[in-house]
Amino acid sequence: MCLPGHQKLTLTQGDALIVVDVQNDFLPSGSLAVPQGDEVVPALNRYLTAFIRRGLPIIVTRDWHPPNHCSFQPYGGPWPPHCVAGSEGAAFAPALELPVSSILITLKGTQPEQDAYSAFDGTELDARLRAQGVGRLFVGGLATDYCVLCTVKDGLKAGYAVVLLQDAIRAVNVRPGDGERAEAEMIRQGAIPIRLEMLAA
Ligand code: VGL
Ligand code: ZN
Repeated sequence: MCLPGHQKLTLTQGDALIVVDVQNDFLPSGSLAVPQGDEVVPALNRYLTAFIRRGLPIIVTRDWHPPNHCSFQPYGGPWPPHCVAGSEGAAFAPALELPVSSILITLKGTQPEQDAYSAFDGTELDARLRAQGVGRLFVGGLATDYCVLCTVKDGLKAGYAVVLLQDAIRAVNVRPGDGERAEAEMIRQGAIPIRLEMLAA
């Protein structure tokens, strides 16, 4: 599906916002810095405002690893240690304006021997969304080519309509172009890309 440029997208009952892993370690000064990762914060704050104003559910996820997690380089993984449970690096970006009513999903990668990029992987997210009558997910956050990609793909697989917040995602880009390829893949699988100006007031 493709939205004509002039057509606005209206938020309605059944929509939910998913804010993926906007944590200190993924910001430019963090241990697994996502280039321009901080730029998602002001963009997400504006989406948050739109969802809060309509009383729609907001889900926030956190990468939350034990200190000896298998994805960390000292333990044979691909990444520098990051988002260790309870650490400053695992805390939300301070400038992110989360409402107290946010639904917190903090179960990603909590087992030493297992990684999980998708917010659906090993969590109660699907059940909680269904219980609230959610049918359409608006997904933004970090990083485009890992947790956003896997969350969007799993959301589509689980039968949700998925809207990709193109101005509120940034990529790690381990290989140049990873972020662009991830965006193309999400759109190919059915995600609808939007930018803030495409939301109806
Ligand atoms: C992520 C790499 C490692 C992410 C998490 O949140 O996208 N990326 N752990
Ligand atoms: Zn991680």
